[in-house]
Amino acid sequence: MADNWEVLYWPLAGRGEYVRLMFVEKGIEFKDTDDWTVVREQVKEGKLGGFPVMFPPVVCNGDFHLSQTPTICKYLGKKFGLYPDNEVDEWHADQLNATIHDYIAEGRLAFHGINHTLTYYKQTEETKPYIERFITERIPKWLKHFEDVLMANNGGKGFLFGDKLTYVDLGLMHALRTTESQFPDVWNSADYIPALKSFKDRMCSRPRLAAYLKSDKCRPFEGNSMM
Ligand SMILES: N[C@@H](CCC(=O)N[C@@H](CS)C(=O)NCC(=O)O)C(=O)O
Repeated sequence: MADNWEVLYWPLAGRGEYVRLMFVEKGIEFKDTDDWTVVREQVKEGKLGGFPVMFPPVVCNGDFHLSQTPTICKYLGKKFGLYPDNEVDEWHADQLNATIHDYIAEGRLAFHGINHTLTYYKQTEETKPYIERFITERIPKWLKHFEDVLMANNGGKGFLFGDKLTYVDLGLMHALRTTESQFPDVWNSADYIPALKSFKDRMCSRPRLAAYLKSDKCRPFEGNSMM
């Protein structure tokens, strides 16, 4: 049966963007279902049916539905040939994929430190110290780690694993774009991550990604929580 891909996510960059970029890089068609009401009904109210999913993003292909962003990215990476060539790289990629999503989750939590499900705008005052601590104590640790990982392959001049683009390169690219968008001053003044900055620029200038980032298909950042 022909593939019939659909991504269910809110009309924002957020976690959905990690999934969308997999299709964009490969030039594979997908339906971007980003209507608040539809996503709420299909995902959160369980109308999708089949194996239960809990939160968006969800990728669908016919009756097959899959949630959890790092799991979706690994699944699509394997399916689309964006996957390491050997077992050691495969598991290191898996490790880094999980680390990237830990970073994003920790960042989001800083903006929602009082109540995880309440909008940031109802906890702006209370979360100031959490966000400040995330900026000063945590972001440098995460970024330095990503720089070290990148430098461990080909002196940081290419991809993360071997000579091949993988799903994790796309994930790291988007996590770095998110950091730059949410914390421009932190990003611009981070002089300890030269390879990472070049990597992000290199990735964003890949032809399909560059065209997408300039297009109106590319959803905006939420602007308040690493999303
Ligand atoms: N660990 C999950 C987290 C999913 C998640 O929290 N999704 C958010 C959007 S980024 C959401 O809409 N959550 C709804 C809720 O918490 O009720 C993932 O990586 O996909």
